[in-house]
Amino acid sequence: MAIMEDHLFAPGHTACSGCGQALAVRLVLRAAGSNVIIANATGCLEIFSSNYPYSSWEVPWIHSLFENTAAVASGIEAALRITGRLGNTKVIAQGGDGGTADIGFGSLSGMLERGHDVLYVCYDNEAYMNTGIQRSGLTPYAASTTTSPAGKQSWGKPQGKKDMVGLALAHGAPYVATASVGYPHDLDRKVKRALEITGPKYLQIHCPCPLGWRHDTSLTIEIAKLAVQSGLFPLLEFRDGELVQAHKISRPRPVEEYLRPQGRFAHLFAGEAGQEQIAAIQQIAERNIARYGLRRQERTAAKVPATAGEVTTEEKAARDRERVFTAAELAGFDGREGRPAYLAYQGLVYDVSGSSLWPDGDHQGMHQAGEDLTAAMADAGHGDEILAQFPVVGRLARDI
Ligand SMILES: Cc1ncc(C[n+]2csc(CCOP(=O)(O)OP(=O)(O)O)c2C)c(N)n1
Ligand code: SF4
Repeated sequence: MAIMEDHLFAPGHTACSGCGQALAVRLVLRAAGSNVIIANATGCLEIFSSNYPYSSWEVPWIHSLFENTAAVASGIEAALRITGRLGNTKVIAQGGDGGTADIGFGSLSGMLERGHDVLYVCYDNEAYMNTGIQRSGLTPYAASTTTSPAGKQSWGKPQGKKDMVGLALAHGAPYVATASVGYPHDLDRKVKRALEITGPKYLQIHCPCPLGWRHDTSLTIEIAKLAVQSGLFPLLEFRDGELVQAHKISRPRPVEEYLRPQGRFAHLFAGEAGQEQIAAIQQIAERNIARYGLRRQERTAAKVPATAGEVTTEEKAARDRERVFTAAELAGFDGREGRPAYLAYQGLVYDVSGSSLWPDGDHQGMHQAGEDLTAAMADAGHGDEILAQFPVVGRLARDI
């Protein structure tokens, strides 16, 4: 797909087949561009990308300790600032979930609190993978790892994921977001947006790890999507502490669909007793859905009793779906200045107003709302898949 064309992160590294983190870092670099300096914590990413004498990094990159990645990046930022080169050159600090939420948390906290102009990226594969799958503060409830093994006495990790988003927000960071390799366009947009903002930024990317999660290597993207669609890993975006975007879910998928393909949760399906644990995980998803308002409101409003001659809201909604838009009319629904965002695809008009993919009407400056995207999306390979999530509000008038 077009989004993967650039190779600032070169192939030839030694990540496992299907590694979500390797995919995520390519997307981050492609979005960031070449004018970046990266400080990288110890972990899988550092190991598989820099086997001496080889390196996958086509940008300046330094390997730091687990503990001090954010401090190293803070120093780089300060040097660029003092020499007048900050702004043009961006600074990124990055690490795994262990390096971020546990061992490097002190230096991350310092970086956020001092207000350095750095984007911190956490590649969240939910355990210390490089050293053999030990549980971290971001390992989810009931996952079996080598230090939270499921067995007769245990259902896996007894605690849930640490709220790193909440912790970053508590530092007053102007940009805090989550992303997933299952949603590359959303990820791309968030990296670009973060780098436009001055000050400390925190981005946590959900990255399935076939080795540690024990799923088939071909399922990485599917599993990443299920985490989002079940509500277990919400895609969020905060500006100055306010939630400005949350990826909406029309019909949340049961958490079971996400858990079942993963060996780290296999013990939950071994007998009746596991059902209680699955129900507890479903509760976590429900809490996320309620807390962040993830459920997409169905367009058909509650039925209002009609008196003779009156039109019910359901009838009106059905009529709206029959509406025929001319190209000029469609152009008015461009998603700007509070207007709804509609777009046409293969003759149907979709309402994408609630989408995090079309903020302010622009989808990464490529697919704009208010337009017929049939031709533009012909090569994208994702038209149906993306648009099927949105309500149809009418049809596009045929050219006469
Ligand atoms: C202070 C310190 N403790 C432990 C290690 C050993 N170690 C190296 S990589 C690693 C795991 C990294 O886990 P994470 O940060 O989650 O990244 P991942 O490998 O999962 O991408 C550990 C524990 C170390 N290098 N330094
Ligand atoms: S262990 Fe997991 S994170 Fe590490 S390279 Fe393999 S798939 Fe990627």
